[in-house]
Amino acid sequence: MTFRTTILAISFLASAATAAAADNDKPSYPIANVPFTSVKTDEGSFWGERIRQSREVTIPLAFSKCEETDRYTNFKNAAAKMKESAAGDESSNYRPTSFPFDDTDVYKTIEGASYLLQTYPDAGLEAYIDSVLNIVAAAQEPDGYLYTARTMNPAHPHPWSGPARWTAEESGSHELYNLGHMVEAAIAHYQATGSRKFLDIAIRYADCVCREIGYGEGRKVVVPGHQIAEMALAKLYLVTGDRKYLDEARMFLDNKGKTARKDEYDQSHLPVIQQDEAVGHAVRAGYMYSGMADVAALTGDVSYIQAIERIWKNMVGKKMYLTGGIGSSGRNEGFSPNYDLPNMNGYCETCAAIANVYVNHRMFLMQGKSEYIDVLERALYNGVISGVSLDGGEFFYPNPLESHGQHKRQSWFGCACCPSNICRFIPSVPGYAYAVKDNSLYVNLFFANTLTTSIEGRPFSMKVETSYPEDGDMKFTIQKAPSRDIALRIRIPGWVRNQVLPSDLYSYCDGIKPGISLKVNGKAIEMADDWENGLENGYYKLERKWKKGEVVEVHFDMPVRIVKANGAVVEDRGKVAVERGPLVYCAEWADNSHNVLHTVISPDTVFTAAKMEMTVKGRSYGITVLNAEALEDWSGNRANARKTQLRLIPYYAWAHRGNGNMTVWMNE
Ligand code: FUB
Ligand code: ZN
Repeated sequence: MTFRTTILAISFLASAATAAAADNDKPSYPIANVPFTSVKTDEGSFWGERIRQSREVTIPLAFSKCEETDRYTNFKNAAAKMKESAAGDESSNYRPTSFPFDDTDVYKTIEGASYLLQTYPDAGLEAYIDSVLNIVAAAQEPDGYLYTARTMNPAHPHPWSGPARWTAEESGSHELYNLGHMVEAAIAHYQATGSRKFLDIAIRYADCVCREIGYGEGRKVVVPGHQIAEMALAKLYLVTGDRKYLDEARMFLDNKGKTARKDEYDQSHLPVIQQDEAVGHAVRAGYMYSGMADVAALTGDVSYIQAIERIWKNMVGKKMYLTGGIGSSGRNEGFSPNYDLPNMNGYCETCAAIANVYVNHRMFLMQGKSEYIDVLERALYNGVISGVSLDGGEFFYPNPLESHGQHKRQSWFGCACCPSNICRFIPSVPGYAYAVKDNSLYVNLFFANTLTTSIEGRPFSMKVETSYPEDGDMKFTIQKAPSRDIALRIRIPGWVRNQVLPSDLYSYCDGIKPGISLKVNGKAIEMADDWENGLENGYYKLERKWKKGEVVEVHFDMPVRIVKANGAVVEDRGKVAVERGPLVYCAEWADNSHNVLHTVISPDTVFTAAKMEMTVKGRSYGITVLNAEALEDWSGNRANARKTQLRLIPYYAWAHRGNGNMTVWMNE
C-alpha cells in the first residue's frame, strides 16, 4: 500500500477514537468500528442538535478562548525565542501561560473542528485552522521538539517542565501528553483535509520522541506522566504503517511502574499487567487502559487485556457513579477507595467520563459484549453531556450528583481540558453507533441517522428513525444490502434487561420488567418469556438476506425506574435514584417548591413523563421531565413529612437556570 492509500483505508476504518488495522494479516481489533463519517445524523435529532451546537457554538468559542487566553501567544513566543537566539539575542524573558499543557487546547479544538469538516465542509473553518497551523509550525524546534512551555524560555521554562527535556515528564511536564493530543488532532486534520501540514508537524515531534526516548545508547527510558501518547502513537502506526510508533507506545506501557517513579496517581505504582484496581488520576487511568487495549489489539498481547478486564470489573463493580462518572475525589482528580462515592463532592471530571467511553468502546471492539456499550451509553448520556450546556456554550469540569448551588457552569476554565475535550468528542459521537464483524452489523446506539457502510466489502445502507432517548421505538429501513445473509445484532440495553451496570453496584428495586417487541416488515416476532436467554452477548440477532425497503421495528418499554445502590456505598444508604431509559434524573430547585434535598420517594412512587421546554439564552430545548406526588421531610421523622409535587429533569440538563439545590439520590 502507498502512504496515501493507507491513509484512505485508515480514515475509512478508524473512527475518532478507534484503532482498527487496515491490513488483514496484521493483528487488529476483531470487530471493526464504523467511523462517524459513515453515519449521517439527522438534523434536529438529539445528537443532531448537539453536533449543530458543537459547530455553531462550542468550537468557535474554544478557538476564540485559545486566542483570548494567550494559547496562540505561547506558540508565537516560542517561535520568536528561536529566532532571537539564532540572532544571538537572549534578552527576552517570555513566560508561558498557566499550564504546560495549554498547547493541547489548541490541538483538541482543531481535532474537533476537523471531525466537523469531514461531515460539514467549511472553507472558512479550514482556512482558519490553516492559519493556526502556521503559528503552531513556527514553534517547532529544528529537531521536531514542540513544547512551547520550554522553547519560549529554555533557561526558565514552566516550573513543571524540568531543567531539560523529559527530566520532569513523569512528574508533570506533560511533554508526551502534548505529543499525544497533537498526533490525534493531526490525524483528524489529515483525514478531513488531505493536507499533510499538521500531520508532518506531528510526525516530526513523534520522531524526535522516538529518537530520544527508548531503549539503547543515546536514549533514555521515560514513560508518560499523563497518558495519551500510547493511544495516539498506536493510531499513528496505523496511519503511517511505521511500526516504530507502535513499539514506542508499547515501550511506554511496558515501563510504567518500572522507572524510578512509583505512584498510584499516574498508575506507576505497579507494572501495568499486574494492576487490578482502578486507582489514581481518572483521566490518566482511562487513557492508559485505552492505550493498553489498542496496543494489545495491534500486537496480539493478551496480558494487557487480562489486566484491563480486572481493572474494569473493579471500576464497574465498586467505583462508578450512576451517571457513568469516574474519579470520585477532587484531591487527586481521581479514584478513591472501593465504594467511596460521595455525591456532593463527587468529582467526576468531564474528561474522565469521556475516557470511560474510550475504554468501554475498545473493550467492546475486543470482545463484542453489549455490557461494555451499556457502560458507554450510561456515561455518554449522563456524565459526559452534563459537562456541556444545552446550548453548547458553558461547561462543567466536575459533575457532582448533588449540589447546594455552589456549582456553576462556566464558559471556559484556566485549566481548559474539559471544554476542549468536549470539542473533539461530540462530533465523533456517531462513530460509537455501529460496528462490523464478518457478516454482522452491531447496532449499539440508537439515534436518528442514515448509515452508509460496507459489510464483507459490499455496500450496506440503512435509515434509522427514532426519538431515543425520549422513547424506546426504533424503525430501521434497509436502503441497500448485498444479496447474502447479513446479521443485524441489535443491542438490548442493560436498562431493558434489568441490569443497571454489569455488576451489583446498583440495582432496580421497583419489581418492573420492561418488555420488548420486534417486528420485521410489520410482522411481530414471537418473544419467549425468557427472551433474554436467546440473546448473544446481549444482542438480538436478526439474520437474513435483507432487501431494499425492508423494515425492522424495535420497541423497548421505557418505564420510570427506581434504583438502589449496593449497601456498601455509605453515601447512598437509605436513598433511591430515578432513571428512564438511558437517562439518570435529578431533582432541581428551579422545578420544585420544596427543598429537593429533603425529597422522599419510594419504589412505588408513580411518575408520569411529560415534555418540557427549557429556555437557555433565549433558545428552547425540549426535555422529558418526570412528575410525581412525593413527600418532603425536614425532620427525618416521616410522620411529619408533607405532600409535595416533585418534578425531575434529566441529569444532563441541570444547572441551566441559576444556582440552587440539586440531587440525584433522594431519600427513600
Ligand atoms: O493534566 C492534564 C489535564 O488537566 C488532566 O487530564 C485533567 O484532569 C487536568 O488536570
Ligand atoms: Zn478535563
